[in-house]
Amino acid sequence: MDKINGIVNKVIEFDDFKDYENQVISFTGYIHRIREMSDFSFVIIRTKRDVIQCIYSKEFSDYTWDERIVENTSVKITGKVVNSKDAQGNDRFEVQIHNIEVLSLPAEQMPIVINKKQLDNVQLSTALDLRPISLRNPKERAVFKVQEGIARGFREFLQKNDFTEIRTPKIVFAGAEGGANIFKLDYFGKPVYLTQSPQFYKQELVGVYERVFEIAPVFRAEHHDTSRHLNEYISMDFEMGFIDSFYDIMNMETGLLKYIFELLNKEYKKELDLLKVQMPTITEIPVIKFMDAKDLIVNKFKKHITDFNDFEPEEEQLLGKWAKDNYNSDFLFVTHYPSKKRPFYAMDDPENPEVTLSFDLLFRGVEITTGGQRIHDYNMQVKKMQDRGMKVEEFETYLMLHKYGAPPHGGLGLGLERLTMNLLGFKNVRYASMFPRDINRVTP
Ligand code: AMO
Repeated sequence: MDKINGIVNKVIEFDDFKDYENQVISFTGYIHRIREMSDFSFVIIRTKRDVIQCIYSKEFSDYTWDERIVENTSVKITGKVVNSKDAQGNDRFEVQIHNIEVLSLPAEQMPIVINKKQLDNVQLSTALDLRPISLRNPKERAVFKVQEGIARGFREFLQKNDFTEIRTPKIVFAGAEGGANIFKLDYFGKPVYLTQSPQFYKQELVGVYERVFEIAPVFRAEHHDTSRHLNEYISMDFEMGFIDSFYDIMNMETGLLKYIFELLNKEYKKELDLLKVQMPTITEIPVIKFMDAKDLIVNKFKKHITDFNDFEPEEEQLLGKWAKDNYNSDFLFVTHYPSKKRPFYAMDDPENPEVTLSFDLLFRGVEITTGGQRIHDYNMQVKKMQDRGMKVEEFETYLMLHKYGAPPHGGLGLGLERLTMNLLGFKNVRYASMFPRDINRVTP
């Protein structure tokens, strides 16, 4: 009888080629491109993270070319790894082909060209329609490799800082963030919602694990077609108990971002280079109060303000530029947002209850995070809900946190696509969403 022992052979990656110089190896991938020269051919193989130059020539073996091979054929290449130094004398490895085993043939050729450095002349909507294949383009797939690195950095940093990873329901009994942008569902005859954020659950779990985090989809019924809103996005949330003030949250986020960028620089360099990313460096992040920021917008930038409780996108951009010009920082914390515009769980400033102990983080002039201290006192929370006309009895399970004792606590939500978009310099958040959901799109 066959038995399975769980031992999996390591696949040889391009980065390992230096250890196999002048040795014959086998590896698998796709035929990415074939370039025929006069007496040999370049056969470029696309592996899961690289494109590898292989050379087919009668000089290297007596293998005869299989005429069925076309672009996007899955193959197993066997060949000798050789070092062909580049013009600067840097190591550059290629493979002299000894054999190509055809593993699978495509039924048709693709409707778009994916084997150039980037998708040339392909509109965003076409690239999105064809996501399963447009992502095979090296630059397109690099975006989501970087995104993987961001989420990985978020998880690693928080784990190192004693946070517990949680998984909270996405079908919920009430919205946490208020407003009309909530999807309603029929749940066996009962009205329920798609979660706008894990807010209630992460707070409840502070009462259990003290420090918690989650990386998961959330849903917003945004009715407008904007360049920075999705109807489903990945929210990276954390929540921590026993804080001294909401500045603890901002400090944790600053450390977190430093960690993420260090990890990207270290382990995602090839993608950053391919995408020509300008990596931010963080030493300290400047902080400005909301009212002072509004003041700057009126008095320094001479802009007419229409909304006194929140920023217009253009105002955020001006603030981003101001932080860059004055502090050489790509980031800016804005604190003490007006209570009116913050959800019911936000803690008001005891010194001025018109504003909250909360913050947003702007990255290159776009909001990527909201966070702050939460109300932990039961009576204070109930009163704020009543003042807002909420039905307190509907939030009984959430309020168990407060009723049975909650420590001073706070946290934040960081939009993964927003961070990716601004890091990579995209003007539209859809470029940073693998399978975006917007008002006009639910496929693929
Ligand atoms: P907020 O609603 O501000 O706060 O969301 C937090 C962060 O999520 C991102 N974001 C979005 N990204 C893409 N499309 C959208 N429609 C969208 N909406 C929001 C932004 C934003 O900064 N519970 C609080 C967080 C907290 O206080 O812990 C919340 O969800 O990057």
